[in-house]
Amino acid sequence: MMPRPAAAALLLALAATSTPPARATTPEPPAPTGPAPRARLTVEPGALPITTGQCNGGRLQVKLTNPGPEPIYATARLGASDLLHLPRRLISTWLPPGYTRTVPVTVSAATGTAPATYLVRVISKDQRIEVPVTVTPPAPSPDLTRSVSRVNASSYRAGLLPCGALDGDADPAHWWKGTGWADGTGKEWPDRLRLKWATPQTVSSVRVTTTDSAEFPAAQFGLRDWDIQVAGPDGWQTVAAVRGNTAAAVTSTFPPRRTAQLRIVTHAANGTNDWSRIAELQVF
Ligand SMILES: [Ca+2]
Repeated sequence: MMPRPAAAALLLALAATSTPPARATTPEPPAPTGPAPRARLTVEPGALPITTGQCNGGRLQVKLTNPGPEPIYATARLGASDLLHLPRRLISTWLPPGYTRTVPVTVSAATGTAPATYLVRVISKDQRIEVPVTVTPPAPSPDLTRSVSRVNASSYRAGLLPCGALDGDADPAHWWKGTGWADGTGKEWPDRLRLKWATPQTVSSVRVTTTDSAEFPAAQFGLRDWDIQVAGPDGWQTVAAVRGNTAAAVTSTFPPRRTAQLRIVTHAANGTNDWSRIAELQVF
């Protein structure tokens, strides 16, 4: 049945009003100009020499800067040869306008790594920075801690890692600045700090430097009682013992021993705030 003329006119009017506007004649919003917001990536230094050994790494500073007027979320990915150790592979951070986030990344290579130049890659969006890392064995030193392949501790406090006691800084006033080790179990004894070499060494002397500064004097905060032990065929053997110490540093000597492992076993500190504090350990 055909619609009546009036109804047909109404349908046409409805159809006309529901017709979408012709898109071709509607101007598109302007496309955004310039690159998408991104963080500016820098890595310092541009080249890094390190020597092999767990504690002999070098530090890169990865910096992400927001140069724009809006806050952004930035990421950087790190990669390296399997022969290099990186403590992290991803950096992600929120950056307010003008803000720079600096992230230290310590690069190390295990004892025995072939001397060569390896690359660390840092990538953030379309930015790619490669840092050559030159790896060599440590120079011979009478201090055998220079050639330690591994160090570990029964526990440690944040910022006072076992490698702090092997970083070459034996100033007892620097202990708390991160150049020394402290255990993470206050008032619980004993604590242990253990060194391993890739090959046996002949050891006959150990110097332990504890804290000694205006804030942390040795007689109040320093290490008081400890044993020095070497690993032998029958297990750990005590080669020297120190008791009642109040000095900043003590050198213990003993008949030469051939060993690939040495440890300090701590038993007490001075004062009531009892932690194991070692600014530096030196082995000869
Ligand atoms: Ca130190």
